[in-house]
Amino acid sequence: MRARAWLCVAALPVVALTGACGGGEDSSEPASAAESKAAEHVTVLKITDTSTPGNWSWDKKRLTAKAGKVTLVFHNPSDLGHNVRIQTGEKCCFGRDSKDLGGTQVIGGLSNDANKTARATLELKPGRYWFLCAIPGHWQAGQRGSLVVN
Ligand SMILES: [Cu+2]
Repeated sequence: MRARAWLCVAALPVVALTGACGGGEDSSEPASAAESKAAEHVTVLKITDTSTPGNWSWDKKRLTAKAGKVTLVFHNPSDLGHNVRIQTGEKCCFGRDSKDLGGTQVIGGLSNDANKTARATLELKPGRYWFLCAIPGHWQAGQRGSLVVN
């Protein structure tokens, strides 16, 4: 027990100092050495399209992330193309003060069946954001949600 703890400190000094070596921090995070060594925190947000005819939706309405790198993993098994974009602004979406900060390309649909998952990594500061499908009509129909970065 004691030897193992010592080894842990020796192998991963940065991680040990932040308290993650004992595995008691966030149990939802994978604790592999490669990922723990990264100085910057990366939040992975998974969003899946759950649309049915006449009802366009995602499996998430609210997301939270830690400030820093935020990776969107968007899965779209539907017959229609969609994307996930991150916007700023008082209200969702495309308001006067809205700004597109990035996101995935359009994926899915019948035309490109092989490409059903897209990823995008953004650098986000603490604040409130929106995630939405930027295709006209889609975010109005329900493909949108709020993202809080702490
Ligand atoms: Cu869409």
